[in-house]
Amino acid sequence: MKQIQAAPYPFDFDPATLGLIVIDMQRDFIEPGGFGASLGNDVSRLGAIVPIVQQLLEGFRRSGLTIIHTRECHRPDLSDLPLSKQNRGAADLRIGDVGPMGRLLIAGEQGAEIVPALAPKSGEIVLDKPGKGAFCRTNLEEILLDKKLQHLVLAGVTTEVCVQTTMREANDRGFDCLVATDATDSYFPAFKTATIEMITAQGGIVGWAAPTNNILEALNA
Ligand code: C5J
Repeated sequence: MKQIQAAPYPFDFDPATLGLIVIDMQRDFIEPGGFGASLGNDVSRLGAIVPIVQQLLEGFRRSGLTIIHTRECHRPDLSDLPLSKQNRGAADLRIGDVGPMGRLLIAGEQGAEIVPALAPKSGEIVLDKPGKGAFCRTNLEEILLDKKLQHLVLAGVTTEVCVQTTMREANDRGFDCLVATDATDSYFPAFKTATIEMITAQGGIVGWAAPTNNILEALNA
């Protein structure tokens, strides 16, 4: 067993059962002209975590561990886009509309791709998901069980939406989850802080939190 120094207490894991899930590091959330920007967000904050997510990915690659990348996106015919999601808010551009990086949040368009610096390598799993949580209408649970994973490190964007939703879904399914605190971010700094506090409160009611350095130290130990 190995141990990551984490909040609210150390995270013990067997390296054979540890995997990394990188949530939605897509151009649509991180670059100007994408879905995140269409909602009025300042996307520059999220781009700042790319080098840290890269370090985390490299650490998992060196250790030969399972890596899963998710992408929030929909089929071109929008058949997996609930009307409630399509109609939500008052954005100028909606999911499926054409923006500077192609149709917003549509599989196959430039905006739906993972930013080049974090591009998945051969053998890594890329999972498209229509919801905020990565378990909603995907086979993620089967993938994790098939690979006999029990311990999950989560990174990506945004902390309080897709990262937190996925972590809660995983926690309820019996996985031990840790969020990499500096490899995730939100358009709203206060929401990131609050999410990490919520996750780790009450003895880790949703899981653990630790910075990337602590995770890499444990992998290298
Ligand atoms: C959002 C996400 N915020 N990946 N998606 O709509 O967090």
